[in-house]
Amino acid sequence: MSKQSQQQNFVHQVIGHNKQKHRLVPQKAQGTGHAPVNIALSKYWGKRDAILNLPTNGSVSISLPGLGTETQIKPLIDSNERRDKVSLNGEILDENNPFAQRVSAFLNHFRKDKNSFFDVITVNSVPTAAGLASSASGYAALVLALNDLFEWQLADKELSLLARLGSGSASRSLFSGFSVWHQGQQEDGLDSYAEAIDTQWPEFCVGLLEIDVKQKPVSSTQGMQNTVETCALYQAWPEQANKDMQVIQNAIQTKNFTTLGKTAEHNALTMHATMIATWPPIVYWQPESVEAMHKVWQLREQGVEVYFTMDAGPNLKLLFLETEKPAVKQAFADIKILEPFKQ
Ligand code: 2P0
Repeated sequence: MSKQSQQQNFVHQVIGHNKQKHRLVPQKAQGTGHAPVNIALSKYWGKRDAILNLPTNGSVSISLPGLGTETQIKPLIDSNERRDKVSLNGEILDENNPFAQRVSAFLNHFRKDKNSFFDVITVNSVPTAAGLASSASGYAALVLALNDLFEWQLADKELSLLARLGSGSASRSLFSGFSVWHQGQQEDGLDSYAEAIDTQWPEFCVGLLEIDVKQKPVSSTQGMQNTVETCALYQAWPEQANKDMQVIQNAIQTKNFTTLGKTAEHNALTMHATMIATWPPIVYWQPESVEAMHKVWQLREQGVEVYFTMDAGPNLKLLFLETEKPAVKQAFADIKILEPFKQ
């Protein structure tokens, strides 16, 4: 089966298109969706199935309120061009733009016929592709907008499955607070979705340390594929990542911040070790990233309990509890502090 039809089958199973043909008929003039970015505390790095976007391991994340994507979608009418109109942060993208191409490829699964195109307006409140997971909030918001346009009234599980097909980490961006993306075992991918972890932790803080917000040199999709194919260390990753995921879930439930912080930092560094040991090497870090890591370790030596995590980019995300806020602010003048359970 071709990639297109395998993905199409998956989508039809999730939205129930086979049974009800009207599932791809817009039910209103436009659909809207909003989703937050999320930061993984134990990471997704590597696919066991690149067509259905199935991960080699599960992951756990925290969503950041106030940072995310707002998307509007409507059927494109009276257009001479036989393609979608995709705009990002106020700019209409041309047809060779990789973002527009990826969005259109995803929308191919939702056309009622080959003559139906969409007008998509996307506004990100985070720098696109700067390691702040804008594809995660982007595909989650797009799926919510489609759910609104077609009035599917899908449950969170189905929304998460569809978002996952757009971008793996998007499966976790449908929720506020903590969420867990289950790796799943089935070949059809219907058991690989995220759900919310029902724990409120008002003292929990995330600090964003922007080192460099330029477009990253290697996309996550390409980077993880290269890692899976060329990195000998990667063999150890899925088992370790799944253990970390369990430990972090328990630490969330018992509010054991020390265990959460240590495990999240160790998990991120382990992921980066596999990236560095990939060929060609993937080093997202900048000298300032390493400098900031040393500063975090120094703070810990001084008794300030702060940990970091890093994604596919040079920026650090610091994890700490409210009591450490003054010390963190003092050490990092430009840090942006978010309190995921207070906004
Ligand atoms: C994560 N990252 O768990 C990890 C940590 C980056 C490093 O999920 O190919 O953009 O679209 O499924 O979701 C980034 O990967 O990749 C990511 P695709 P995605 O947050």
